[in-house]
Amino acid sequence: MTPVSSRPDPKMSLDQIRAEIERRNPAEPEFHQAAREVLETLAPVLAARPEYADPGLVERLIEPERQIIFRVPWTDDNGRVHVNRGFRIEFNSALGPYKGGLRFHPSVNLGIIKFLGFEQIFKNALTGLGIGGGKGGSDFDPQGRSDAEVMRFCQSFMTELYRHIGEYTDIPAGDIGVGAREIGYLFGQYRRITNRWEGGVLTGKAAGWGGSLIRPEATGYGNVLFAEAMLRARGEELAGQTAVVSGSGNVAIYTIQKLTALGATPVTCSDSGGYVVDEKGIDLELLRQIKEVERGRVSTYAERRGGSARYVPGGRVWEVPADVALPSATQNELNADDAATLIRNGVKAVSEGANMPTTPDAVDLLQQAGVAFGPGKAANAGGVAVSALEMTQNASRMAWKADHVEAELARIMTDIHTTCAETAERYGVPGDYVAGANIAGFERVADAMLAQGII
Ligand code: NDP
Ligand code: 2IT
Repeated sequence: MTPVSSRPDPKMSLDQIRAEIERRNPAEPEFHQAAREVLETLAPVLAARPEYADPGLVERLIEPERQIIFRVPWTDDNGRVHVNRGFRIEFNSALGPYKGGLRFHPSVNLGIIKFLGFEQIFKNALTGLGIGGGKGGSDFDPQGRSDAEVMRFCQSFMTELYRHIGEYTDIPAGDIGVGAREIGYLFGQYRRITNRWEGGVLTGKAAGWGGSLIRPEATGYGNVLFAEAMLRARGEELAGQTAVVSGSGNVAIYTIQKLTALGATPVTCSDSGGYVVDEKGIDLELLRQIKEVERGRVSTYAERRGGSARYVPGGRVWEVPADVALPSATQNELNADDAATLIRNGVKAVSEGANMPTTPDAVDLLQQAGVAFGPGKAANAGGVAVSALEMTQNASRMAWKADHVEAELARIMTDIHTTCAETAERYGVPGDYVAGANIAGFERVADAMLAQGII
């Protein structure tokens, strides 16, 4: 007699898992959104590869291996004590040590760090570089704080975090509100507490003491290369196209730089106060002076630039007509109305520099309209990829030349594009980079998890 399979129907099982995620992780809408988006695309791979349909596999994948939450007390310049909350979510280490950024922003909470950590698992798998997924941060707001206050905060944050990280365990880096200044203070405190010069414990270090050249540029450059690869797959070129970019931080700045270098014209940038449109193309030196040197706002850009630029307070950058859109600020910043506007204005490609900037209904609209859509976990993987190259340099005590790192970055982005496109094709959804990225990332992590047993 043929035994009755105990394996539940994969679709049923995914629906049940989705319900369980919402029940067990209440009040974490961003995590639900990120998990739902991945689960919705996994049905074909679970059906095609029965070994993956083992319910325990997906259930283990959506449960972080470890969740760390801690108190971060610090004293401001006036002697007042503040108490922030610190997080590190060590999500999955099947492919390598936990790897992912730290975000300092007042909106940070457990659900946001979990969504970012979950995305990071698949993104890091796509790089092919042997890094697991994690993310951390705090609801600390660095805006308007002195260097001394930021230093004291970073020292307090690391005074707890240090016991959980290490070059073979968990390697944080930057994200929103965490750049070279914060990485420096965090590294200094780690070194002081542990009495170890352990370069590979943090990435995004300055180039003079263990950082990799091209790491600051890598996320923005990589996203532009991904957008170019999507356009080329449709017989189009990036050169000559007009681009809208949101944000004005690390990712946006180097996105603008690479767009210009490749012959496209980036006409916008933004912050949480509004956006700037500059019909002559964004003047990168002026933007960098205001953002990186003065730590100012984009409204100042329009004041100083003169005639070609206009500041639109509270406006949405997506109303500016363009061929290519590169959201580079934060999650859920491009909604269905914005997608409809972009489509009406003839957008050809949307490539996510930020993590999950496009809402699910906006992604659906763009894909239905035939717009090439590059999901963040593929398109913005250049940053973490060069972080992994920084770890390689630290481990070998070598410092690579900029052109070597940039060539590696270009190769990795091309590989990720090819992997996503081929995987989508293989599972019957050609051109769907969302499904391609999720399935390809999942296959790599799932294979490692299966091989390593039930842990
Ligand atoms: P930065 O802190 O350098 O810049 C963030 C930018 O986004 C600022 O212009 C900021 O404006 C804007 N922004 C942040 N939060 C909000 C918000 N809630 N509403 C509106 N605007 C907002 O961060 P990064 O450039 O490093 O990060 C940008 C995005 O890219 C994030 O989604 C991050 O997760 C993602 N990313 C970053 C990588 C990296 O290597 N740094 C790698 C891969 C992805 P304001 O100053 O007004 O807050
Ligand atoms: O979202 C991301 O990939 C990052 N913030 C970069 C992570 C890293 O470890 O470089």
